[in-house]
Amino acid sequence: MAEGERELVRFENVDGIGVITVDNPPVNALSPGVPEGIIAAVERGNADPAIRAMVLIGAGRSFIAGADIRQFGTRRPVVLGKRPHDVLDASRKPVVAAIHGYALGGGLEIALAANYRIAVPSAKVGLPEVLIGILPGSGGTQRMPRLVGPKKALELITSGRHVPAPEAHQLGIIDELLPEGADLREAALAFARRVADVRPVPRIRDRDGKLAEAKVDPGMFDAFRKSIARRARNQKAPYHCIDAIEAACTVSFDEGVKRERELFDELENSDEARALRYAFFAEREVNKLPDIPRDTKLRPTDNPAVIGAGTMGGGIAMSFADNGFDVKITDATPEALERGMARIRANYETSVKRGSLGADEMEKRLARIHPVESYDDIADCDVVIEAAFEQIPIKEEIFKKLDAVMKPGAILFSNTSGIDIDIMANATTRPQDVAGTHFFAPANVMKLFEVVKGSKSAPDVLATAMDLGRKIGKVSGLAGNGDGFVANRSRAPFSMEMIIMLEEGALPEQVDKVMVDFGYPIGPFATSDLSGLDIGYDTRKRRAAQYPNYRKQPIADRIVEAGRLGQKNGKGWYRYEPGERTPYPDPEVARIITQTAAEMGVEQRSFTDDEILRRLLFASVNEACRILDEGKVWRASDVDVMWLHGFGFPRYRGGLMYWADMIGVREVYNQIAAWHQRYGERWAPSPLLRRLAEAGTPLREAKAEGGLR
Ligand code: T1G
Repeated sequence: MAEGERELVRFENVDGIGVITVDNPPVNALSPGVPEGIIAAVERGNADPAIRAMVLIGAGRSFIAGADIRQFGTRRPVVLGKRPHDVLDASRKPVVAAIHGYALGGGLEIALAANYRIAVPSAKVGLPEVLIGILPGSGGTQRMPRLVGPKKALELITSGRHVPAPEAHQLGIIDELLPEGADLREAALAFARRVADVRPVPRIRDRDGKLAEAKVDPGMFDAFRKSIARRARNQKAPYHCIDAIEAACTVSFDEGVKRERELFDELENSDEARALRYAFFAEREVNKLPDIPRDTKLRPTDNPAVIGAGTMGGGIAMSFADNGFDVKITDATPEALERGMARIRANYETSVKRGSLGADEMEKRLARIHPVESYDDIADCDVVIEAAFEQIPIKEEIFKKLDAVMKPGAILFSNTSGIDIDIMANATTRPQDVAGTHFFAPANVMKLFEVVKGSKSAPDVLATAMDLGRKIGKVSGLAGNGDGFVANRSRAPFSMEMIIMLEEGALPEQVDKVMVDFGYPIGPFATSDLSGLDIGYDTRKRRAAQYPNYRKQPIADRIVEAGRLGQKNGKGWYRYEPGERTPYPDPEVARIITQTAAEMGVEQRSFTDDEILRRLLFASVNEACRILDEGKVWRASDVDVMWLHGFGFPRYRGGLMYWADMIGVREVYNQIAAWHQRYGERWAPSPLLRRLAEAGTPLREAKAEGGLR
């Protein structure tokens, strides 16, 4: 080994037990050299008469987190002959996989090919390959059904979920669950000594008993295919996973492994797998703030408070409680606070009724939310999130009061969805401690946590905000200050364009169908009905007063003026049966659209689905380029992460900018330039878009030259 080069896989003889340690920080991925090291170590242990049994363990914070995803889609050396799970399968001496941190993907597959598995309670195991558009390609689809039965294997492999060690132990994936605080290495050595002489060594591949489930219920595979149809729409990987598991139940183990490999090879370079790998790494990039050191000391955030117990404030408090925080919440009046607490309880009860939350867990979370009546009760809090009405005077008054009460160093965040953060900051004597933390409705569900940089926000405050978002289960993205910040600002042209297409002859149900077929969970008009049309109406009135050349939306206004507020009163862009949420097209809406368009004198036309899709998304691509050009977001891939987690953009299409690249930056630019000629100023191409098109630079690689401003 060259001087200073680290040994990726170490072997040491500890009183006759061969300890094989994988050491490839940060997550012990199976990067080149690691599989080879494991193979050599297992063969060495088998060849050495002094070795009675072996332990396979990870150095650092984890077992093995799986194949090195960065290697996929590259021209990596084809693995000839042996792979770790083959050599483990052939081992004559018992191998004990000792798991802490994560055993995921190829890492868990290696553990399954070992003879025994032990784990500490905090460990998590899983086969998450489907989440990056592939399937377990190292025997996982053949061993897991033999271990837990095909039915459970279908759920685990098509969901890709992480299974906490206690549950994995109950399922039989883990043979021994260690007590809290146990020393994993010592426990593994003791376990290996206990089983050293067991012959034949137990191998999962030899256990066919649980596969009998599929003989009793051969229809389980087609039934499962039907059950995932909605969430697996337009995707291949989930169905390939089912095919591989079905093969485990119908052909020999070795045949099944071969079938698994064929199915894997069909997926590795699929559009879906490439897009999902892009999304995976984009979600890691978004945490990196180029102008703030990664080791910046964070401020404490252990005891948060929320100002405002309305829909958003309540959802924010739930986000904290859901992630183990005790959180205080207050509102302007005891009645408002009481209403807020009742709404929080009702939200949790809905989850309990749906079966997604246990009743005792609900009580635990409710107990973490502490209503308080006075600002004095939150004076010692480390962080406060203001979620009051979107009116500047109200926010200014709240921040003045917070400034007077909160301890020095406390961080003051606003959940505003678009008001200039500096207005709140300048209402205090500590503008450096103020930033935006914009949640997306419903705040306890949507993952996007948009951190907004005020002109005076201190670097450690921004770093703490980004970290806090992750701590409450969100995906944090940093935005510069400005109207609509990044996510909503990039979405605004989409919302404008969908209304304008109604003026030209499209119908809500046609637009929604296009977007649902594209992969959105529900269409944009149905989504508006969900959040309520009166909110948009008020915003349009405010904008029209603020910006003289603001383009009015008469159709949208007429719908609201006709008393159609959305699901909340049974009619909006669609009509709804009492107590139902299913949107039904309403001739009354079509009449309002046609009549208003006629009064506006707009020439009517028909639309292809592709034109509807491009009119909506290209409008946002253009705005995203403007945002990047102004330095209000670091990367185009950050915009993609915001669209995935703020607007439900289909993940298997990578994100807004990634999807546009699949069409090509030049074609996107040419189409926008053509619409600029046809429709006027709102389609003026962003200068950055033009520069990218001229240079042939992919949109997803665009960055804010000169940093975040
Ligand atoms: N390959 C390459 N890099 C990886 C990686 C991986 N599998 N996992 C993490 N990283 C990088 C990540 O990009 C980041 O880099 C750093 O490690 C810390 O990650 C044959 C084919 C394990 C739960 O899908 O889910 O096995 O930004 O910030 O929050 O059947 O990483 O610091 O430069 O996410 O503590 C299956 C993917 C692969 C697991 C840890 N395995 N990883 O989360 O840290 S396919 C996975 C994760 C496979 C086999 C198939 C998470 C984590 P940087 P992080 P974390």
